[in-house]
Amino acid sequence: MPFAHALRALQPHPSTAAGLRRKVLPAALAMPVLMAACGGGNGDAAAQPVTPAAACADLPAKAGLAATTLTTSYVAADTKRPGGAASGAFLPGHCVVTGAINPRVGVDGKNYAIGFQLSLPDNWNGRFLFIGGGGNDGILRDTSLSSSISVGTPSPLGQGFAVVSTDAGHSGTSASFGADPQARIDHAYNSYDKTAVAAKSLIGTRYGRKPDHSYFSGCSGGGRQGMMFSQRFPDYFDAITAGAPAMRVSSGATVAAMWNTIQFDAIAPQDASGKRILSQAFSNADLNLVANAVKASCDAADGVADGLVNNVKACQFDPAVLQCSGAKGADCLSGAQVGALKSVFSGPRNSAGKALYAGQPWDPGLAAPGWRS
Ligand SMILES: [Ca+2]
Repeated sequence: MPFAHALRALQPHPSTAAGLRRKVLPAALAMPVLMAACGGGNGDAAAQPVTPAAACADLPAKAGLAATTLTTSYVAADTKRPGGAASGAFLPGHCVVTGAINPRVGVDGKNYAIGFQLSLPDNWNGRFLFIGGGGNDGILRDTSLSSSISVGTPSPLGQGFAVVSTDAGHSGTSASFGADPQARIDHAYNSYDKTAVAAKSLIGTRYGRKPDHSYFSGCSGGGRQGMMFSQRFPDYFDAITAGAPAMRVSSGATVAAMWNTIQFDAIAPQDASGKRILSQAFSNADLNLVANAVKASCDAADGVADGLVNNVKACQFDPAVLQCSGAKGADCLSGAQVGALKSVFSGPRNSAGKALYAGQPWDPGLAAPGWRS
C-alpha cells in the first residue's frame, strides 16, 4: 500500500478513508482528496457514512503494514459472549483484528510469526491498552475480557479501550520455541515492540488519529514485559503496570520460587508416610495473624489506613513480634514459622549469604486465598 505510506508522510496522525468518513472526526472535512484516493476505488462512496462493520472489513486493505497478514471479523453490539468463564456478558460492537507479523520458517523447521489480536470498539474512548502475556506466552489472549487491572469492573474493551495482545512470536505454551534464535528475540522484546507499533498504526487507520493515551498492563511474565517496555521503549506508553514481574526467570524468579518452597517445606507437618504437607506450613489463622500484624505495623504509613500497604519501603515489619514465648498457640507463631517467613520475604541467598533475587514486601495480601498456592 504505497499510498498509505505516502499518507503517513503527509500527516502526523495517520488517517484513511475509514476514519475520515466518520462524521465525528473534524479531519474528515480537511482531506477530501485523500479520502477519495484511499476509498478502495469507490469514490462515490466517499460521501456516505461507513458502518463500523464496513470499516472493519476494509481495514486489512488500508492498513499498509509491511510483512503483516491481517484478517478481521466484526462483532455486533450486544452480542452475547459464547462459552467460558465470562459467558453471558454482552460485548460492545467492535472489530477484531487478527494479525501475523513476519511469518517465517524457523531453524527448527516450524512456522513462526508474531501473532496479535486487536479489538477496536465502535465507541472508542481514545485510549489504547496493551495487555501482557505470561508464562512462555504462545497464546493470543482474548482482548474482549477483563484484564488484571480491571477485575470487578467492565472490561477495558467495554469501557471503550482499543486493546491488543500478542502471542510473543510463537504458538504453543511450551518452551520449544527456544530452539529458534529469532523466536527467542521475539519472545524477549521484539514481538512486543512490533505489536505495539502495529496496533497504534491500525488504530490510526481505523479512527483517523493516534491514541490520546496508551497503557500497558501485565502480571508475572506480563509484568516482566512491562518492565522491558519501560527500558527499551519508554515512550510507547503513558503508564505501565508491571504486576509481580518475573525477572531473570532461569536464574532469578525460578530460584526464588524454589527457595520459598524449600523454606516452607522444611517446617511443614508430615503425613503418615513422612511426606511434608506443604500447604499446612501455615494455617489460615496463622496467615491472618501475620496479615493483621503487617497492617497494624505498616498500613497507615502511606497516609491512609485502608488495609493496603502502599509505602512498602517504610514497612519494617518483623514477624518475630508474633513468636510464641512458649508452645505454639492460636495467637502466635512458632520460631520455625517466624524463621521461614523471614527467609522467604528477604529472598533467596546462596551459601555465602549473597542475595540471588529480590525479596518480597510485607503485604497483608498474604492472607488472601491465592497466596498459598
Ligand atoms: Ca494504607
